[in-house]
Amino acid sequence: MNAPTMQGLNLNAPAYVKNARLLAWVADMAALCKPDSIFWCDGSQAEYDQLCQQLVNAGTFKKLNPAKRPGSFLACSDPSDVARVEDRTYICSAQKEDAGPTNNWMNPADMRATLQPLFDGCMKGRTMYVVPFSMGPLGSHIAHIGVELTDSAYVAVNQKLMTRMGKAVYDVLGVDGEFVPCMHTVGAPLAAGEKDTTSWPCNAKTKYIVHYPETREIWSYGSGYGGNALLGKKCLALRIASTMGRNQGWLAEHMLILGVTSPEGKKYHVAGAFPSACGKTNFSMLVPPAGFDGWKVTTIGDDIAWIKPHADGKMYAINPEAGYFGVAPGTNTLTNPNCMASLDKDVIFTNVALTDDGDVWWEGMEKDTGGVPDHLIDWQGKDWTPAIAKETGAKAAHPNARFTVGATNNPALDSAWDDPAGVPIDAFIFGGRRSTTVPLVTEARTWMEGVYMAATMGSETTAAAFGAQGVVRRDPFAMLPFCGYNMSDYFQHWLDMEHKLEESGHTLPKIFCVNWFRKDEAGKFVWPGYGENMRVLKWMIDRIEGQAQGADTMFGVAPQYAEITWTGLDFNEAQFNTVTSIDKAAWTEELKLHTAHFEQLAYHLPQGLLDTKAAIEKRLADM
Ligand code: SAT
Ligand code: MN
Repeated sequence: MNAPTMQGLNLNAPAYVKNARLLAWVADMAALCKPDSIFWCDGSQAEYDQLCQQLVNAGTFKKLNPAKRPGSFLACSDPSDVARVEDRTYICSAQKEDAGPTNNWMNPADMRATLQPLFDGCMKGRTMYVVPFSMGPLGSHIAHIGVELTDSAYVAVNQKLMTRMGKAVYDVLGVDGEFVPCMHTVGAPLAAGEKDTTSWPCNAKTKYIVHYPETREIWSYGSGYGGNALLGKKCLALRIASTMGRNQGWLAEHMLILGVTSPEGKKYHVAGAFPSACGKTNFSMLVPPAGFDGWKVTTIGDDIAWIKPHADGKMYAINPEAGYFGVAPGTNTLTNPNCMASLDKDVIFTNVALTDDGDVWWEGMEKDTGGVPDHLIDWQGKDWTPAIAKETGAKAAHPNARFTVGATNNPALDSAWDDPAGVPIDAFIFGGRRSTTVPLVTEARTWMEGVYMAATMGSETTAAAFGAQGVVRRDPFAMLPFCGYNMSDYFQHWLDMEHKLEESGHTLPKIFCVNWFRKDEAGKFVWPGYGENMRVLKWMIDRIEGQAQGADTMFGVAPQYAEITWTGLDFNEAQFNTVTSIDKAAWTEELKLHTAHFEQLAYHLPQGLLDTKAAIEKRLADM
């Protein structure tokens, strides 16, 4: 025993936990939250199995048919707790300006005073799990450690799949190593002797997702779902890490990372930013289509990239995560065969439907199975039949239903995915979901133009966050809900990177802007997307190699029809024009929106972005 007893509660820390600050913090938090007991997670398989069984006993998990889906479980959340809550998410920097106009802000003292009574006794009747995790390969110079205290066993087992979680973290942490303290509670304390009346305890009335960037702390109250509760993900790896990156000269980005190898064996690495639920997982596991024999795409990460400039003049990226928390609906063997293969075993599903033979189902799977099942139990535990769906519009799976699965399940996993050195990035891709205006792909002529493209990205909103769907909002760098500081300072940080890298005299990664989602007049997607995106990726590589000339447009360099490899796809020049054309009237309106966006971000907005806008406006007027 190496820590004192707190208010009658024995800390019971294992002897291998030697970090003084950690022990003191756990003691303080136990005194505040007043759990019945403390459980120190070691990350072992036996522990995972034990906690999963405990979740089955509590009714939170349903064990799926082991003949169909070995080692897998289904959890269904409270209907009030199904996505990130952006309006309850706060960046509590000392100065309001440092959170910027795109974040909710409260001064740290007021927020602490608000949270104190909520956390006081919040874990009564429950266990406090101590979950140590590394974001990034253990011991990598790009990695960071977090420790989450949570009263949710669901969170603990998800963290085992999503992060490098367990005992080995304490070796890296040592006696005085740094970690980000992550406090989490579902906000549903139980009175003495009281039992849960729900299998998904949460607080339907009160939720807070709070970040203190200066002291690097995370406090999350009231939700058990996704990014609200798995605090290593958006909270640590993006909001807190983006502020660390700003101070330390690196980048924490909402980006997938993939490797692409040519038939000649030359390998490239691409990092791509897309908003939540816009196909990052699909793109990162892309299967090259017909006509691309010998090409291979491999996954390093599907959601988050930490990127550091290196002394050799290149930018190296790691995936801080160790698993995927991906959107299930729409996923099938046609849209993402590698993902479907990843989901064969050892998966935690949340808010999908249950089949009569104990397997899972979601909208989009009918394309695999050749039809919709006659009967399901939907994500809310109700009977679901095609007739009911037709009558009520009820979805079998929630549109933001998710799977949690370890990266090692992915047949397309890159051999360097766990390399502590990271992989060198050759290109950045920025893409929103836009049914009009933004062309299929253009390449920025300069770093500044690329930052402009990313800074003005717009996207139609998706089910990944609570709120209206399909509305266009500006989502700079796909970081709108994830940037832990003032957005305009973040733009400046990106601009500064150019000079940092130039000093070491190397070629900067190219920057491309893409849009897979343009629709025709009938409202149908024109670009086939998914594996066919390889055709765009190949053009990017040709640009890197200086083998495609492209054509200058007012918004970067676009491919000419003949520069895309069309083998195996019937896509004529007229269709190509539908996805690449630049509509002068639409762009005139678009640029007005850029103006409004920049007005909102006026504080510290880099002048270079305004100059770039003026240049674009001039080119548009000349069209
Ligand atoms: O719920 S998460 O934030 O983890 C998923 C997402 O929005 O991308
Ligand atoms: Mn994401």
